[in-house]
Amino acid sequence: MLVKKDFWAMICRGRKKKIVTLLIILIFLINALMYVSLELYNTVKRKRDKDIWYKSLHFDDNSYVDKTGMRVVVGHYVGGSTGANLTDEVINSNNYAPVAGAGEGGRPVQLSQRELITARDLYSLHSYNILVSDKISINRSLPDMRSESCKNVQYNIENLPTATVIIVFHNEAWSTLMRTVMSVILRSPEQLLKQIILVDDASERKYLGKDLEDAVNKLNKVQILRSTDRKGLVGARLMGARHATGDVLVFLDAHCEVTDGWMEPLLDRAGSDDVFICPHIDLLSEDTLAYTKSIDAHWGAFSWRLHFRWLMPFGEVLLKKTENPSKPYPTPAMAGGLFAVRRSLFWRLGGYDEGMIIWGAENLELSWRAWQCGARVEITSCSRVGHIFRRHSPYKYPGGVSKVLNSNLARAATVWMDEWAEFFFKFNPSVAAIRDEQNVADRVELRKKLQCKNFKWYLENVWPQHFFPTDDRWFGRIRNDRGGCLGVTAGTPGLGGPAAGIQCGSDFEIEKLLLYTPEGKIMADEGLCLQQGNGRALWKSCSDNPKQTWLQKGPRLKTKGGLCLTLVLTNSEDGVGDPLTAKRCVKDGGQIWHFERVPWR
Ligand code: UD2
Ligand code: MN
Repeated sequence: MLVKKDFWAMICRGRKKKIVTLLIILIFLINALMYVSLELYNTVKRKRDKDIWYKSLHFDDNSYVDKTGMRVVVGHYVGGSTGANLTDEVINSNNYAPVAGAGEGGRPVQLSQRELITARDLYSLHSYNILVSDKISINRSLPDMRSESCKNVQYNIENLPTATVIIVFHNEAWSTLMRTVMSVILRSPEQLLKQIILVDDASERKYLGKDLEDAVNKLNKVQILRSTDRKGLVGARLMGARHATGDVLVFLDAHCEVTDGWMEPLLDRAGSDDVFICPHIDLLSEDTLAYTKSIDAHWGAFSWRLHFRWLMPFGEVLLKKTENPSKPYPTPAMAGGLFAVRRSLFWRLGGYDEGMIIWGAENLELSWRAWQCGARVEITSCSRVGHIFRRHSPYKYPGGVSKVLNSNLARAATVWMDEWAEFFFKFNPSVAAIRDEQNVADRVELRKKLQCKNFKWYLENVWPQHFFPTDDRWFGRIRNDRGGCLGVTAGTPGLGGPAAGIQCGSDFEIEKLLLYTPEGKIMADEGLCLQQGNGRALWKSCSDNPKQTWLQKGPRLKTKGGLCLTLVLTNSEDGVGDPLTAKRCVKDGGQIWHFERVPWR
């Protein structure tokens, strides 16, 4: 005590005393300031987490639309594993046990380390996180992703047609299926919802039997139809459609969640009797079931191998869409699972091709048929529905996945694609091999009866930005005089990337071939165009960008600014793997290109 007193007495004299006091005050002030800012930060963070957490979210790894809105797959499957190590008891049990608050507002659900292990073991059952799904209430709340302009549209409900919602499923999880159903019941105007038809496509899971029946019986307007043999989604949807009494058929996959105001824009447009109208599909994360907004301007199309792709529309379509964000806009193709159509139109245009089995290609067939036979396919961004996009298909494909897919693709191409069917078959021998096994006489007859337009008309008018060969587009290989060829390096993502010389390949290697358009665009599959950028040549999504123009001047390819496309030898003798640049034109030095035409049909 004495020591302490002496110490203070020593330093607290005169000027020194003042300085120490000041110092103490300063330290106090700094502390107070830190405390206040921390509190402020926490309040803001809490508020953001509560209200608008999703607006700050970007696309996660599971997104089906990548950062530029380009083509990530809705699934062209390479088969799925069937969860071989799981016991019958596990496979057949329903473990739905909602935890208060979990997933509310469309928020992600995080699991503990231990739960993560179980979730991983169960993953193959559904190809999404079933543990998470079982924790989320089937009545959970969701964010409203509509734009202000959409929220402001007034619909006169009295004048809208009624709807039958058709949900087909095969071995779906209880919680996702019921959440799909409940979201429809909770968020559709009572007077517009005529019925919900669940079509069970020969599911084997016990909980989808009587338990489901009992649950559904407690709900108004919901009924189950059962198919004893596995029909596939086309057969199941047709079964549902035949039992429908609503004016409009609304199809949904069995792992969707619809959001506020989803139904009115669909019915408003479907009422007009010449359109298949799709909602804007948002993302339900396969891992956390978080509801995430997907990119605004996207439309559906397909690659040279007829894989469905989301692309960015450009030019006039994008302009119109931007000017009028609440207006439905046309799309060359629909993803397939989520759409509304007047019942009369659905049947008038021939329902579905019943020869299509299990999964795949029915979405393209329906899109081509709609457009070519006088109707339209559109998307309305005012109707928002979340869907779990999966990387793998969880169920079995009787006969094998490629056989199933190929035969469906062969049917669709044969009936609707004319010369472009030849293009498709030529480069897809495994599909061509089973082409003749398909009996499509009735579908060809339908096309005649409906006096449908041809595929050329479709490409030119519905998808003018397409990247398929045509009579006025050159198709083939572009070879550099140093040996290598111009082409997309395998593994280049949909977004594109730096261009390099590639091995030239043979006439039948579709991935090595290119288009050269009369406007000077060099196009590859997947809608990639060669673009000049900072001295390099890059593969980028085709757009209106003038940097995608390459003019053929003698044996050279020149940008609008007069630079020459150059294969720069750095590592190799022939330029394979070496960079492509846009450089000042010189006499020699990798700037000479030979066009080798390859017949495309
Ligand atoms: C997309 C479509 C899907 C369908 C498919 C192409 C979206 C969001 N989804 O793939 O609807 O058009 O492309 O064929 O646009 N099902 C059966 N029986 C079967 C197989 C599937 O009932 O034999 C059900 C399944 O339970 C699901 C629906 O059909 O409810 C669609 O199947 P998916 O979810 O595996 O297809 P998806 O979303 O990958
Ligand atoms: Mn689906």
